[in-house]
Amino acid sequence: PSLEKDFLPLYYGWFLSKKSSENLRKTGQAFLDELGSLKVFKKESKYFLPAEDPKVKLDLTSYFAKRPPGVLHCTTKFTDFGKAMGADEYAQQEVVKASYGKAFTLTISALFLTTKTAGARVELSEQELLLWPGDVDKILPTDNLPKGSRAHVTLGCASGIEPVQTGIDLLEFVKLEKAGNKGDEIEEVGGGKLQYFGNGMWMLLLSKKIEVKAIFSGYYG
Ligand code: ACK
Repeated sequence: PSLEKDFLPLYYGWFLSKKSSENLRKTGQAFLDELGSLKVFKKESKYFLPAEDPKVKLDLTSYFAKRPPGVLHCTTKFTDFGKAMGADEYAQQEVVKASYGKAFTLTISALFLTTKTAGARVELSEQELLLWPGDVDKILPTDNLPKGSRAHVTLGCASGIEPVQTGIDLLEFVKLEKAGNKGDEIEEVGGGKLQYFGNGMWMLLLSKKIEVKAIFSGYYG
């Protein structure tokens, strides 16, 4: 036993390489540009516009102005420097310690957007799922969704919205999917099939999944 006590990070996750971050940001930007220019989106843009002034021009890039600084990441466990529920249990797992500083390839299967957040959906491999906490794939305590449902990369947040919202928004999509709602298949666009779930919830299923390089590590702020 050592004299030092482990000091836990703000959160654990996979941190994309600089190049993968830049590429994913670009892909996200292209998605915003294309979606914003589509007739079907414009017809439904009221969800993104102020009720008192619904005629203003919507620019999705400035709408999602809060973008993560530095390289993009996929959070596994928010440990809040050890104060979060289950933080120590997570940090003490052998697989977490053994994977710390190791390289992984994450698969991005979709891009999504709501009135609050824009993000990329991450499809985790069996090996990556070993690093996924058991308690984060639910909004309500009664939710029972597949492990890893929440896995995402936050690309942007609307004004006044915190990044934690992106994972919650993705869980809403997964809950709708689970309830049998496949979303209206709107059309084939540049990158894949565009689905609309109502209430300003859009998802682009990528016809060609994106692989990104990432290091599993902790963020101390
Ligand atoms: O975009 P994210 O996944 O959402 O990455 C950031 C990161 O931790 C630093 O804020 C995520 N985060 C913040 N609070 C929580 C929370 N309570 N549960 C899960 N993830 C969180 C946030």
